[in-house]
Amino acid sequence: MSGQQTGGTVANPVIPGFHPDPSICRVGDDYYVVCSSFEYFPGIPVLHSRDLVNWTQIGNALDRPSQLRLPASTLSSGGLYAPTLRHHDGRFWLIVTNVAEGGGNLLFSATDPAGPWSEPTRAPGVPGIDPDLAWDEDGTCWCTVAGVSQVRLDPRTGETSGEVRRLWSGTGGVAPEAPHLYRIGEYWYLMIAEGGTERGHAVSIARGPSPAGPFEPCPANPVLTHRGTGRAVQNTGHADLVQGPDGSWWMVLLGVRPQGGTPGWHVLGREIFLAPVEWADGWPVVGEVTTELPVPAWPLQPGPEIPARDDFGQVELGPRWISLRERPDGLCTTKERTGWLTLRGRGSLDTLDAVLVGRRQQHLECHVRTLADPAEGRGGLVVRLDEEHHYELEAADGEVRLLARVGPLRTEVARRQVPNGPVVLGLRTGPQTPRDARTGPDDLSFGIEEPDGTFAGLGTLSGRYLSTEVAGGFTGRVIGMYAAEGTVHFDWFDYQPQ
Ligand code: 6LW
Repeated sequence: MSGQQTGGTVANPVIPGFHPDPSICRVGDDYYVVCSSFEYFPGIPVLHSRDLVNWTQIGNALDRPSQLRLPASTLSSGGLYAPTLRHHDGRFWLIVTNVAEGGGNLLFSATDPAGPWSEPTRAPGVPGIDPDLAWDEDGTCWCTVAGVSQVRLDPRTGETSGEVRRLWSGTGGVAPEAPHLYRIGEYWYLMIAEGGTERGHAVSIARGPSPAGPFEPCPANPVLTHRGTGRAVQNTGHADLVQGPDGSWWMVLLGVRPQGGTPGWHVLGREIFLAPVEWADGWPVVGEVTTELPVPAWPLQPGPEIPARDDFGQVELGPRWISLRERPDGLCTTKERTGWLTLRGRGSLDTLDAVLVGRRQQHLECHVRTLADPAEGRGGLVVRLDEEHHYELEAADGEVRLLARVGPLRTEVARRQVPNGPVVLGLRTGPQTPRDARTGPDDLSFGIEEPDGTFAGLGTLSGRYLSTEVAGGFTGRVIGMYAAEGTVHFDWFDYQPQ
């Protein structure tokens, strides 16, 4: 997925684009990461690596409606938060909070992390979000949640037992959360995030003689924060620990890459970075989180190359494709017109009924094209942050319109006549120039492709309005295809990092 090697370095984030709240698990030579997916279906991406640098998405843990119901009332940044992935007694265990109506804490298990994952087991006694799972020597499973508190949990039944105990809430920062508990050497370590998931984000740690404490805080807390610095990677926190193939220690964590002038806007959501960890006096010492890492001491093992263009020739959509809340066959199918993706609209992108199939924007500079046939409907190409922040090229009735929704404002930016029939809709993203204090993070240029392959621009819009600093929330940009009304077919979708 990434892991591009330039000279003596590899690119960090190792998993770019909207992949927040990473949790990592190693089994033998294999590494698996899961992350939050909020209002999107399928939920909880599962990625695999053998070198911690090159990652390939192998599935989504919650990929059946029986596992994940996001009611129509689920707003953007609702839904699935902060999973933990662990391996115990030959099974993978996943625990996650669904903050949507009727949700709660849910447990899943699998023998193969690529799936199938089990049906959900509810754990109503788990007292908060960001649940962690840890097993002690006698096989007791401890579930630790934001706050930070802890309860005993039977992961097979979801039943909790004993009292809910307060453990340790960090150094006084807001939102002590994202706890993970580990047995390393003679201690149990309780690592948490605090300071909130914005610029103040930090990682702190404590240790004790048992998984239930008592916990003694690290004198050097926070062990990681980029608050108050001018570093390229900001908001660093929500971390998990793992050992590299050579036994060295590493942290996976979330960070963002603000772009442009003041105050800086990040447009790809919270991404997954890797940082080296050393140990001193039984405490972790975390290296700076940078956008390039020295090539690791072990061989790199790139995963399969994923083609830039999806021709929709497969009966099932690949795991990178996500939709809003649900994806019933009646609204989204590759079975109706062979080699095409067919979407059936039931409302505009402003509504909670929007029908789309998209992928995470993973590169600050990319070119995206799709061939849309709007003969029986209205739809096209969208860049979406949430219901109130999206730009789209909409094709219908021999016309393509560039539409922008920013907060309460909706406007048609441009329109152009096109011959009836299929049309190639295009988007190019890149840095905004000239640069000064108010320069936005990027520009999004929309256009159509002429029969001779030239790009005919319809308009360029500032990317700042599709940034988290403007829109709010926990997600990142998704680029995809949608239908607002009637039936729209898509022959292919091509995403080229620049
Ligand atoms: C998640 C919390 C956090 O529950 O953001 O950065 C919240 N950390 O741990 C939503 O992703």
